[in-house]
Amino acid sequence: MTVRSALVIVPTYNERDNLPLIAAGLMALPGITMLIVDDQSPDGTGDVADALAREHPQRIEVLHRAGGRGLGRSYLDAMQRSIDRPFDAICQMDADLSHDPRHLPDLLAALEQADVVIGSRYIPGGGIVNWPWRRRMLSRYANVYIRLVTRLSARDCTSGYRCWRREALAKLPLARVASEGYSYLVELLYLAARRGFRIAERPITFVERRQGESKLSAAVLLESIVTPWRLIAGRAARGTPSPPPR
Ligand SMILES: Nc1nc2c(ncn2[C@@H]2O[C@H](COP(=O)(O)OP(=O)(O)OP(=O)(O)O)[C@@H](O)[C@H]2O)c(=O)[nH]1
Ligand SMILES: [Mg+2]
Repeated sequence: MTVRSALVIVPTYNERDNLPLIAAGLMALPGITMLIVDDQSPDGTGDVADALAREHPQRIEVLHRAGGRGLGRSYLDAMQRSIDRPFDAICQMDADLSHDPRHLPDLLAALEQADVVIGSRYIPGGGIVNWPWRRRMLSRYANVYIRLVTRLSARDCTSGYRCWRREALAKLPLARVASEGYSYLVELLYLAARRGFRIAERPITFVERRQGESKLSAAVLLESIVTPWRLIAGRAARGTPSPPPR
């Protein structure tokens, strides 16, 4: 399958300065529609998003979420609404310029041989710019921990830069995903692996944000520690072996 069209979901919380830059990067690429998912950012990111959508009426859309904020919930809301739309691929990336839109064509090309492609920091050619060593260690150990507990074989299970074949994503039980924060990244990948999806990785250079603030909270970190165990416990409780590859 050649990917001709992709919907790129970009969650935002207080990213008013970054959003126009990431939008410009995405609009420079053919076949891309951008869906901004804003959680009522106090800094007015939602208004910036609406202005961008007026500027690019066919190509930028905005989902203003109400109720509880959360990265995982934002992605899942957006995915559930988009799953039946006529796009070949559904992608996800951060708004803070850590994920360079220029990697997107390479990720989309790799979808020809895969159901999901991860923009990976931890394969040859990938890397991280401007992270202090403590943050590097946290991310590295998180991946070792997740891989050990869940048996996922991807090197970068926590990357938020991903492309899915829409038809593959549609087969996942999105309504049942329980993670609220970053853990949803691990949870979705785990569900994909259990269904025998082909998971590929392509190298990206991740650049630490220059503007705005990180939203990594203690509650979200705690959820990331518990989630791998919840996932394997869920499998044990259901007593079902991994389904055969499609
Ligand atoms: N809609 C929505 N977006 C969020 C929420 N929390 C974070 N985001 C967005 O999700 C993306 C990743 O969040 P970041 O704060 O950059 O998290 P991070 O990349 O782990 O941390 P940094 O290294 O500090 O950038 C960014 O585009 C955020 O604006 C949320 O609760 N709701
Ligand atoms: Mg970030």
